[in-house]
Amino acid sequence: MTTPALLPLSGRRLPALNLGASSFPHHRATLRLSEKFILLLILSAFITLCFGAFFFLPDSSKHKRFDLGLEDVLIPHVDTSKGGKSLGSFLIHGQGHDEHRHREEEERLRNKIRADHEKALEEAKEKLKKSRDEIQAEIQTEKNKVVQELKKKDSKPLPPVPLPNLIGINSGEPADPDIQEKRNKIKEMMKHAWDNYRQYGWGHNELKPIARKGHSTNIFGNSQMGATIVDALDTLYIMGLHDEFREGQEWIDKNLDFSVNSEVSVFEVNIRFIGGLLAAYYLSGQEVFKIKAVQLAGKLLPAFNTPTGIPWAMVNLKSGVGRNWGWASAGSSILAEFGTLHMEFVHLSYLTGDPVYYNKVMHIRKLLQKMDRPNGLYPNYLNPRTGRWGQHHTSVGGLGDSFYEYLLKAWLMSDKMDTEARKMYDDAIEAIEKHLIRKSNGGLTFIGEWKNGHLERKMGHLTCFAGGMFALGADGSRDDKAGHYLQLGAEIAHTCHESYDRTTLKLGPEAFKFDGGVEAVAVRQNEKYYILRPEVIETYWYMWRFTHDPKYRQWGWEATQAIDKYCRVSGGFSGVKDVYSSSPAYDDVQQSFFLAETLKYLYLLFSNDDLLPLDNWVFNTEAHPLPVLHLANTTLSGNPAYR
Ligand code: DMJ
Repeated sequence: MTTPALLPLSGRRLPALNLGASSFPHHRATLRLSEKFILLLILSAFITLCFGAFFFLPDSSKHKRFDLGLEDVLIPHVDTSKGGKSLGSFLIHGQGHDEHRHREEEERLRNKIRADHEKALEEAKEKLKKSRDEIQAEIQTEKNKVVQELKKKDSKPLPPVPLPNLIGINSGEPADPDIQEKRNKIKEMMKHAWDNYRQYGWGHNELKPIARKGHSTNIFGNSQMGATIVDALDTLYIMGLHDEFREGQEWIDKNLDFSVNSEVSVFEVNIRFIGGLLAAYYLSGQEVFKIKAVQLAGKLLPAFNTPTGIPWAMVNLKSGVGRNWGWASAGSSILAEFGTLHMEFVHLSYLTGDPVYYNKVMHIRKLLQKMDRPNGLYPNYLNPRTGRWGQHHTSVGGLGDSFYEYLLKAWLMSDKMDTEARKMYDDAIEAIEKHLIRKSNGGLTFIGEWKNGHLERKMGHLTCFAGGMFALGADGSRDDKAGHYLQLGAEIAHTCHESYDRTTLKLGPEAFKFDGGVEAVAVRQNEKYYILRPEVIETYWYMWRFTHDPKYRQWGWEATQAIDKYCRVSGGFSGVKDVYSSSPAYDDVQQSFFLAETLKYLYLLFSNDDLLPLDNWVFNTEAHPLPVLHLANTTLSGNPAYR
């Protein structure tokens, strides 16, 4: 990655000092002594001016423009016409007064230092007269003041940016009464999930629908961060559940606080909280969501302080101390975790004008690009201290999945300008097809897992998202293989539907095998559960959008009915422990992604395509829609649209 250029903005330059031939008598061969003296004087004045300019002019590298490597970053233009001087005019008008200003400034500083010293001396004398308790109370008051100031600073409004093309937010009403009815049923399920969370789990991360109380897991740390509220907001919005949306907004405004001593998963917080807040901001235009997203992102940044810049899996929001999961191979970070930050971080840089977020994720990308890949495959584990791969395990399911998804979506989100991401996606998918994708004896296409040179013929529920990804990436694929990738997407959708259809509950297991006569069926007891996951329905929806084959709506409806029949309880929705049992036990967890993803994809499946059209919106891995950053929305001088 190249460093930011130290150039004035918008191609403007400082007016050159005219020291050319016309300034001096050129008809004389030699200069007289007095002329030499004048020349010396002018030269020394010029040098002083240069020094002044060097130290006192603003550093243009800190503003707006930074380098993407291949593309320029989409940092929006801030409208300066409404008050305040533009940077350009400051540069031009300021220089004449530099010397004078410099002297005045020095004098002012000297006086201030003198006054401060005297004041401190007086205060120290006064302090000595006070009791220990009085001094402690004063220290506490000072501390409180600083905290208040910091809070105020944190909630300062951000600079205005032109909003991208936000179309298709309030559309999607189907004309067909049957489809309308199904869509309304899904909306009712959302309301049931939300109302019960509202009643029994409000403010907690998730809900225990049977115990009827709050629930949380270690990914959210030990504090109540209202994960369900943040994750559900955009679904509520597109379903037109505006009262519920407002309740959520109010809670976030008053209670969502990130200055907590809590160790959270960087990946989960990014996809659910930052993704959820950004989507809520774009859909509703409410500033509070943007401000909270930026505050939270600031708390994640210390996770990147590793020898390689590959972030830790977890970070303490208060202390900024990071570490990795104890179970990860050789202290490694996880590909699907550090590789699933790009979309949100690009948007953060876009909205704040601060390149820091963008630079963090581009650094990860550049580092990955340089590394050797066994068989062209990315292993799931990478050590953030040494920069070396851990165990050679590659999967398109858990631990690897959304890394590939974000390569494709980085390209889509950049209005197809980020061709570097597209190339990495194409290369990765080619290697995956060669080494991981096979057809079973019964003709089912599956994606296995590569472990130290051996293919495990097992596919996870998580892997089923890949059907949708292949379809989404078909357009623009290398060698114009769009038909091939759409077909691959359809085959994966079919296999995953089979994994549902071959169970008693018509809900898919967590993992299923293609070994020794067993096809698309879970074998081990601990792989038979269904925890309200979205991936299969996600693929149905993408396939529906690209083909309009009615079977995808039919499969989606089968899943809706099964969820309503077997997962619905009076206190919300719960996962089930065995999809092959006719009377399964509940796991008593209503996952936040059920509201963020599963119900949203179902609702979209029964809506018209003009609701969140895929030309304008890209869904993050938690189904939070983020707008495409069309280049026309930026006024960056290095922007190709301006060249
Ligand atoms: C979600 O949190 C996201 O989709 C993530 O990428 C992995 N899977 C869960 C839901 O299954």
